[in-house]
Amino acid sequence: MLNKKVEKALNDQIKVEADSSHAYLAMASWAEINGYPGASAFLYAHSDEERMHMLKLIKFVNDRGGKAIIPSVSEPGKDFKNLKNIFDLLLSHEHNVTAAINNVVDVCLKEKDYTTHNFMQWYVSEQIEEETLAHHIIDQLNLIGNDKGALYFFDRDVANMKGAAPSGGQAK
Ligand code: OFO
Repeated sequence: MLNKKVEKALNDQIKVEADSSHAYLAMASWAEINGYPGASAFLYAHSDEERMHMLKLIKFVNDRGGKAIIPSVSEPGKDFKNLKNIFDLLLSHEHNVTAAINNVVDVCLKEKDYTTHNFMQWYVSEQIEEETLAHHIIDQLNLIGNDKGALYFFDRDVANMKGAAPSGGQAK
């Protein structure tokens, strides 16, 4: 049986992943109607990955004899200024997610639940990849500035970055 404190921490993380998926869905939709099909594809894929992260947690909790709680999701942002604003928000969101994951790991250690601790290492690695990718994208957007031509090529290329991005697909 899952330790109750660990179960609570995992259920809290399920909501964090659900909120992440929703937040990126809102960004994808904004990009779609504002002329950035590449960024939109990237963000839709990222939203799907976050949903897979949530599902992976749900299955783990239930498989270990706990009860996964399917959460209501928080309303995501909807007014974005530009792509740079979106990726800044994405990185800041990922920093919060990393802190939340570290908290789950901390609870596992305190409760001496080494099985869940081991399971959570996948999320720890995933966060490193996601933060690195977001930093890389923001660096590119900083270089581009207001150059519309460069932004066009960025949008075209970012669509393919999802392959190199977070390996959420492997959670499927
Ligand atoms: Fe779930 O990987 Fe980032 O948020």
